[in-house]
Amino acid sequence: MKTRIIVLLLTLALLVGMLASCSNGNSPATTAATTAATTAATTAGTTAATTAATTAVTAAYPIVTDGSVTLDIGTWCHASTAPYEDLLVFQEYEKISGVHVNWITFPQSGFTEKRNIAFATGDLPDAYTKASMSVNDVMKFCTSGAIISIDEMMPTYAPNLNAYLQANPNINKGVTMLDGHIYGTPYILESSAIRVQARMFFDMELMNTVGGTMPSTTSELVDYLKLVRDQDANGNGDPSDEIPLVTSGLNHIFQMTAGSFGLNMNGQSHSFIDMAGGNGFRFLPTTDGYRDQLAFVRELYAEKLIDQEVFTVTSTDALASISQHQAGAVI
Ligand SMILES: [Ca+2]
Repeated sequence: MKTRIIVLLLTLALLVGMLASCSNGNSPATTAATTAATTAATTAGTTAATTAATTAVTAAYPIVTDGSVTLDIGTWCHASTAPYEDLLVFQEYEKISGVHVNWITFPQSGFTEKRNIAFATGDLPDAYTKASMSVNDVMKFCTSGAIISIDEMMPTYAPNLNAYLQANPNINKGVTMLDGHIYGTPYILESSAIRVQARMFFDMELMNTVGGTMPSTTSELVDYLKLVRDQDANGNGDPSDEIPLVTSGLNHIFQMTAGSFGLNMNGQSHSFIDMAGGNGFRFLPTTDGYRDQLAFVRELYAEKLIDQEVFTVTSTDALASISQHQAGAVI
């Protein structure tokens, strides 16, 4: 039992540090949403755990100083993301904590199946992050003993997260499971800017080539996309191989432009409901703004400003368009 707890504490200290670094400077009152059990510790016994049990471990950084602790953490990785071990943020946290993480990553498609097989066979990493666990999953896995609760250890080993949850009782409720325990560290969105789930990026080199300027309205965006559509923007002699706006799904366009039409004013954790205007809940598909947004997206498609294969294109296809300077903008 001792080794299990130590594995968990190391994981928590590392990840709470990440959380704190992301959430400074914003009012708790603006918190949009939380997702329970984003990171959950498992009871897997590993060589690292055995090592940790005999190593001096503290709740402050560095957690260990002799490089003797390695944690296996399972997660999924998007095709556009570099291997986790190559990401600066994780390299820096390894320096700060002294803990090495062995990332066990799978493609997003099929990840849930891999995760379920791991739980079924007991061949588990020390922890999961971004594990797509629903409340039902967490309750099932904690009932079987595969996931252990962390709430009793948080005051000592995750003091920042513990203080935050005490100061924000609604979020505390959101991450507390039906049995009264907490099984994972939450993913908290505080800034209004990052409540927009889909973000648009522009190929500035291509924008300069077509004489465009950074759009600030939806109509200016349409004007810019038409410039890309009508010119040999990438200068390869073919005026028709540009895709003005590349995305791997219409839903990304709806998410990106929701604010322009006064929709999703409390964030996008729920796609079809917000509380704008102080009149309680709105069901967005019944609003004028939603109808205007439908007309806008239809215009993009009808004017060939988005990929005509948008319903089947993959994120890998989208990445290829960007790398070949065929895309005026990408979501
Ligand atoms: Ca071209």
